[in-house]
Amino acid sequence: MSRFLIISNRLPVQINLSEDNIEVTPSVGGLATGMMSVSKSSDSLWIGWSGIDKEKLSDDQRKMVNHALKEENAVDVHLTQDEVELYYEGFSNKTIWPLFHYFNQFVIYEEEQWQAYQQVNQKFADVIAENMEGVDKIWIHDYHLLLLPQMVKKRFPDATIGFFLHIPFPSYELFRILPWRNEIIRGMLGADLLGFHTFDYERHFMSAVRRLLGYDININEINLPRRIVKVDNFPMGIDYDKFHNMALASQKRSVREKSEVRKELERYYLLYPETKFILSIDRLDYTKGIINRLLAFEYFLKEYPEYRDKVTLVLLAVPSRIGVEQYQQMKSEVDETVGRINGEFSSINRTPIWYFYRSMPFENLVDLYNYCEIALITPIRDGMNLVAKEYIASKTDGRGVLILSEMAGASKEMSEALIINPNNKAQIAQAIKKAIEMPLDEQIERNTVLQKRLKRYDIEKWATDFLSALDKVRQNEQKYLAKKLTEANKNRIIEELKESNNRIFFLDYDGTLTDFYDNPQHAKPDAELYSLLDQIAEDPNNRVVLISGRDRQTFEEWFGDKPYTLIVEHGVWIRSAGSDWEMIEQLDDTWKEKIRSSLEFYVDRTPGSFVEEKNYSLVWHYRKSDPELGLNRAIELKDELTSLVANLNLEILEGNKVIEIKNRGINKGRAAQKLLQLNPADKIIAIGDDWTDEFLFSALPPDAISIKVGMANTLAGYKVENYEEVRDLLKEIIDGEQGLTD
Ligand code: GDG
Repeated sequence: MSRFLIISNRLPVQINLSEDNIEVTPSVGGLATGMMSVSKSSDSLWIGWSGIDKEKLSDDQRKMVNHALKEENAVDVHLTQDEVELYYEGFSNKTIWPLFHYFNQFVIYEEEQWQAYQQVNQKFADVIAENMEGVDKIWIHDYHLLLLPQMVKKRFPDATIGFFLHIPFPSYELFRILPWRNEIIRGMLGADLLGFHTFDYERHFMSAVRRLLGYDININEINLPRRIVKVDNFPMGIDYDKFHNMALASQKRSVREKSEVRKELERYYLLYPETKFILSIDRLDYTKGIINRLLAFEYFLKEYPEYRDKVTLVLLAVPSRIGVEQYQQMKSEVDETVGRINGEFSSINRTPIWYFYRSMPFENLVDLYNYCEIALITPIRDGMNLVAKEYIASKTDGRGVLILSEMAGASKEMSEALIINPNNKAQIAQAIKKAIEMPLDEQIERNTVLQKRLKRYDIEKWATDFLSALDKVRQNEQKYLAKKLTEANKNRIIEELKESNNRIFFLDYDGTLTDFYDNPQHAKPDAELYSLLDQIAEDPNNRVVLISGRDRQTFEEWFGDKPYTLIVEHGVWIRSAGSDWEMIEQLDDTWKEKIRSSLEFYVDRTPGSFVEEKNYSLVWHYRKSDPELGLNRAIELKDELTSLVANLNLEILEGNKVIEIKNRGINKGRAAQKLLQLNPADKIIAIGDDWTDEFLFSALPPDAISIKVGMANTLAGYKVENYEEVRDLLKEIIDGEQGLTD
């Protein structure tokens, strides 16, 4: 049976240690719940750090922990105290966390912490390796393990790896600051599928990949030299029914069964029926905007004194990362600010802020969600923010108003909330006023839409969507592997070629026989390539046809004295060995003047780009330009030219970082067919990398051998990875043919 591994920094279990007893209980977190539903349908194992220092345990205790973890299908990655400090509190929470949340002022760059981060990621890879038997899928979670996908891929190239980032991925301008930015991106690219909460994080990641590593990106696929990595957004949901049903159950409880929190809220409400409770819940983290929230609340009390006696802010700050300095400082700042506001605005009977610095049992949390009329959630940055979703799910009668920061990923799906900028005190204060005054039917109307959405896209749907996307990536990989040129296929091709005495080789040039260069003139053939082509052409049973989008002059210069047939400009011109250039079809080039000025306008606005003029086409090259600007301009240019090219009977060919405008209907396939009509061959082999080579593949008879260079979809029968593999194949063909003649 196939197994499925879930990897996260912390295991989803709570371990309570006492002298002679160890209690391991599943944790109630969203991720754990979400995974529960998917793990039920497969044999899954969760790998992570248990949070306890096993070195401090006796042998018996250690055995008990291991046994208990086994019962929960969990395996512990043991971390030493030093590793916790350097990898967890250090690199994860003092470098990645602040940087990815745009708190650049808090980021520290410590080589020692970076080393520990690598080591611990490696430790995780080792534990994964020990548990790989029968595993077909691995899902890695979050910013503590950014290097892990690549480490696992290296050891298990056939494993299907998914990675999900629970925090934002920052804009490239920020990410580039990190000294180890390339290593981090490479680490992540070890995954086959990368998931983010929102499209913005996804596009920031893509931008970093494009700019730092220069890989080509095709909508949401990254073309690595050997693999395709799929990137997508999967906004994480919550266990909607769990919150909703718990809230319903809580309302039905008798007075005796009610939680203390609920009793207290109800008691207060009886005394002060006009009171509106404003709820604020987060881990005590600087990203959550707790200080801003308090200042905005203070501003509200000052600005709208008529509401002073009618609101209470319930502030629940859950202790978090207490070992990290900024968190300790923040705790003091929150304490002081709460004290100041309460000092200024309290009366004998009323305190404006009820402040709790602790975590609460799940039931109490839901009581707070269910009871409080308003939720004030104002993070400065937040990957998603599940509290906002949980609040809405717990509003059983549809009443309640959510005020939500536009900086939380959740705001992208919750536009029915009152969306605010967390740095705008006045706007937050107005939103509080609006929330207090909002008519009930409007509250219900907004919440009904939100609830419907949250119920539909819940945590289970999120997890299954991610996993089915991962399965799809795997299927695509298999499709690729199915076409991959294996040794057996190669031998068959060589045998087939041997059997013929009239063979034709259609070979594209750039990307097929050589690499790509920023300056196309640098792709000049080297000695090895000349020698290969010469050896093939030497055999009187072979005809070498170089078929390219290049211009006549360049090919003339490079191959003028060679016994090859040359087809250039995508099939406009042909030159057989020893003959003059001929046009394959009569064409007109008077249209060029009408197009040239548009292209020149784009050259002026896109540094690094240039126009190449061929006899019957004009080409705008942007390989040397900023990759994103180039891509945007290419889209604009195509748009601008659309009607012009239709009127002039031209077409736009989009190649690898080029836009080419040429006469309609001229392509490599048509040129190859014309050549074959005049010079029939009984064995055809065609190799190309670009989508313009697809015309060639589609025009050839079914028994032709066609080979695509690269990962993209193709009509060709086989795929190879790169031009080097093409050269190796040509060498083997030559050796095979010599075997025949010997
Ligand atoms: C990270 C990202 C992203 C809170 N207090 C108590 C309590 N909680 C539970 C909530 C909620 C969870 O903790 C907090 O989740 P958030 O999403 O709000 O924030 P982070 O912890 O920062 O999580 C975040 C998330 O990952 C998922 O991808 O949304 O952006 O930063 O579920 O209910 N639970 C209990 N008592 C408490 O006092 N029982």
